[in-house]
Amino acid sequence: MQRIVVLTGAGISQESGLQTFRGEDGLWNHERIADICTPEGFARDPMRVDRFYNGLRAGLADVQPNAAHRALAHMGECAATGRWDGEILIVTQNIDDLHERAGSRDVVHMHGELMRVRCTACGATPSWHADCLPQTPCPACHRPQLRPDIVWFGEIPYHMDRIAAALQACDLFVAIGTSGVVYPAAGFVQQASPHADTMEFNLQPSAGTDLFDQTVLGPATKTVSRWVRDVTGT
Ligand code: BJW
Repeated sequence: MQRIVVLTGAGISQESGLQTFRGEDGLWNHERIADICTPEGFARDPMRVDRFYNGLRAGLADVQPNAAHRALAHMGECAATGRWDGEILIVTQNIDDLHERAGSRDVVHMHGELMRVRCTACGATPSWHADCLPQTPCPACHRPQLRPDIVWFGEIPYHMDRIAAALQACDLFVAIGTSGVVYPAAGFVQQASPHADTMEFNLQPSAGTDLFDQTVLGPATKTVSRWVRDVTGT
């Protein structure tokens, strides 16, 4: 039985038409990180931050999962049905829902989800498909204290205990479409490498490329699909 942990980043959704963060036409070329992606930025100007995420949420309706998302979902399906003697856990830094729409179950969203909001008064995290504004009441406690359910800089990513246990138990760690500059995700390869094989898939070597046993360069739709076929034999 092969146990695989796959970490995905913005690059896996790029061929679906979503912008990455740090590429030439990346999201951060147009917005200052400190204004949008920190709790302090939200405290200063919640309307600006809400509008930014409302735009991203609305944009999700126009994009579809691509062959790389579908290949990983196929791998999960092969594991679930016994066609492949393995296990795959997808840990994503992405806030989009393309893994789920491709058919993957139990995706770990370590940086939160665009399709949820969080009430800072009662802690509810309802799923959310419409716009959210500073005056929008929480559906659970009715207080207007909703924020995007997204992990900003300086906040602790979600599900860290589960991720650490999976990294500890895996035989293969795979990073797909991530620049390797944002921690703690950038450090996962070092957590896995003492006992597991490690591979990265990217258009270009990531910041941590030397830490991986193998780097596969090319668009994820091609490279990941080929790898899944090789591993599962289907
Ligand atoms: C393709 C492709 C194709 C393109 N095919 N590939 C100094 C040193 C070390 C750490 C720190 C430090 N100062 C502060 C920190 C910590 C900080 C951090 O890491 N900062 C660095 C920037 C220095 N981290 C944090 O604050 C985190 N929290 C934390 O550390 O808490 C402490 C703690 C942790 C654990 C336990 C206990 C305590 C929180 C980080 C939150 C990140 N949030 C964001 C925003 C959310 C969404 C949003 O607002 O829209 O998450 S930032 C942004 O970066 C987003 C992403 O998930 C994340 C990673 O980006 P990603 O996915 O790698 O995208 P890109 O654009 O960078 O790269 C895309 C890649 O794809 C490229 O390589 C392309 O080549 C490739 N690609 N097309 C294949 N078709």
